[in-house]
Amino acid sequence: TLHYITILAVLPLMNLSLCTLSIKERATPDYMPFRRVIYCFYRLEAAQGVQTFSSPGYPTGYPAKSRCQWQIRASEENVIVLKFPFFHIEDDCFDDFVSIYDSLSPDDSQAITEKCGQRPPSNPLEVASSGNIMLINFITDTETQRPGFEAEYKAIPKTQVMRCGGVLSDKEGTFTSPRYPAFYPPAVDCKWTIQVCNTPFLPVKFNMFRIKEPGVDVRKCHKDYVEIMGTKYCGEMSSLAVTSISNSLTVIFHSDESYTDKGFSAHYSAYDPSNPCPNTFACRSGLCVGKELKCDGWNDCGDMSDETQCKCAKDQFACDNGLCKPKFWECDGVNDCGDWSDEKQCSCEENEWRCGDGECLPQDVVCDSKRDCDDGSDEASCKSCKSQSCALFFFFKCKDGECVNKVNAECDRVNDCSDESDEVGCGCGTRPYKLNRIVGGQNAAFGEWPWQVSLAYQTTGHACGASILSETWLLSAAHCFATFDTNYGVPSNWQTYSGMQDLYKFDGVQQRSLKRIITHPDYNRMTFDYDIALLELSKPLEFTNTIQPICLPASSHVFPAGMSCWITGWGALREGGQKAQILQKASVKIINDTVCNVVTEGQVTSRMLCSGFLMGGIDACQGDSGGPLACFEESGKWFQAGIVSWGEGCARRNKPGVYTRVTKLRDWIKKETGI
Ligand code: 4AZ
Repeated sequence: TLHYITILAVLPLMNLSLCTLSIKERATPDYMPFRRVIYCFYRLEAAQGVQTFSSPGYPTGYPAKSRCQWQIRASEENVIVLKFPFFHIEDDCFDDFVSIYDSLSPDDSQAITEKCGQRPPSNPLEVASSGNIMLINFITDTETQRPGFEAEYKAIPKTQVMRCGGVLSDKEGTFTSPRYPAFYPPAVDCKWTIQVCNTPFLPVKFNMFRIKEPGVDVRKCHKDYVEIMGTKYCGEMSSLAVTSISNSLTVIFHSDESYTDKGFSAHYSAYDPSNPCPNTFACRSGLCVGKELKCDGWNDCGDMSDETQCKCAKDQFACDNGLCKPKFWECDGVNDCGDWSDEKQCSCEENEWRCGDGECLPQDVVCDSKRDCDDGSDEASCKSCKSQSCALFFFFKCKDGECVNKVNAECDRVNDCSDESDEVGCGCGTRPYKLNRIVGGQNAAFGEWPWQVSLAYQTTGHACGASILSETWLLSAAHCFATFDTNYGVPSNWQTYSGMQDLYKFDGVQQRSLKRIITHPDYNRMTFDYDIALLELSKPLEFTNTIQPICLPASSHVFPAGMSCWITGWGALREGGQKAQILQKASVKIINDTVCNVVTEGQVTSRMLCSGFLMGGIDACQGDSGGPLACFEESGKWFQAGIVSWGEGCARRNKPGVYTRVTKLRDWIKKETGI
């Protein structure tokens, strides 16, 4: 069943000029029999004056399942400039996106950019073509009502857009990529020669540097780049500074035919020995750092000289050693000052009890068989006692219904339940293999993390991590499977590798295909809430010294803030970087929930927990998802506290990793697997 609704004239192949539009509507019988896809197509001619177009239904809201195209042409000596004064579509580019091409066909090798989400009017998206043609595609999938976009386009002389580079001889100056802060055009080359008299050094600082392109290794920068003194720079950098030890310097900028970005803005200033850091702070080491970085709690100079002799601000904690740290780091279980002073004064009044989240309550709340602290810590450390009531959250519930008031009673090698059910199913969490990136981690030894699994998608190889729960069940993250592309949810498209250390070595490795993928029914693709999946193997694993299950914590299990746990995976070794070949491990600390909520700006739910370091530097990254956050209990076993889920970038300051909280979903795991 195919029918067309034609609005205005049709047929894109006819040589039609301004604003010719055809909308086709047709059924898509493959996966949504009753959903129609709306197609629209426009041909526009750019002139010197600004003209506009907008997404269908703007500003009320664009329809789901639409495929719209705008082809823009200009006369030969011109290029096309396109600006979006208003842009608000779905946040997830998997669902809805705008892609812009430096050609008339949607050819990836000539893509200028692809965008989704919302942009503030202060930072509108603005791009330029390298020639006299441009194509805009708008693809939508979701039903969510978003206004769409408004676009302005015009033709400008090619010579004006491509103008860049030159000789700079003033004592100081600023230069930028072409059309900055708009996106630079594709296929442009610029060269700046800075030559200043009477200066021994010539420092150049990039205040903004964004030359990001999909599929580019920032160590190679084989596509768009800035080149200074023989080194190519690309990607996104918050602080790039280069100093020439002469009075001249050449800066080259190159953009290829595909994908452009905001580019850069750079400032140079001739070196004055009497004022080596004009308008910045002079570190003892000779480095200049932004004045605002002085006394901010971070060692920006590298020698701590920006963090000494500080008068702490109101929102800062004064460490005993003279450092200032953000106040919300106080009493979070992490030694931020370096001398523990931020963790020392954490007690309450003498007759009070301090809950794990810092709240002070009267002492008699402790072990009164009532949960007074939000985290249950007032009852968690009580002596083991058998209780008649099972109302308490942290009580371990035995199989026969008896409750044990003991923290983390399960699998601790002590029989606490009279039916001994707390020690049943505990053949987990041990590392029998006797041995003689994660960002900021180290290579793991063979057999060191026997529950770690690599999940490989079709022919593209390792995509996510998982952990072994039993011979037939693995635990992973829902977002590895529930994506825009339904193929990721098909079990036969995946292979699992257990007992692996090196992604290219298969000795001792057991490969299994998947029989079933169960993602949590409440998994939310926007918020990553309930990011958990259970994978049933098509054939049981045979446990060996290097293939073992990890223990699942009871829903009452407490992993206190400050506890050190381990993350493992073959994910990217740094943000935007390549995945690891050898399994990486890193130790991270459980972060207090209040702090977690502050640093994620309220984006965590009770199904999530934060772990890592607010200082940054050590974290899970892309490709580690689905892997375990494993914690060693003194009783001698490893328990899985979390599943690698999300985070803002990787290993950034104040942006710890966010994990699915396994205890919260323990009952769901039991319901689905019987484990
Ligand atoms: C990811 O993209 C991802 N830094 C996983 C973990 C983190 C960030 C991203 C945490 O799979």
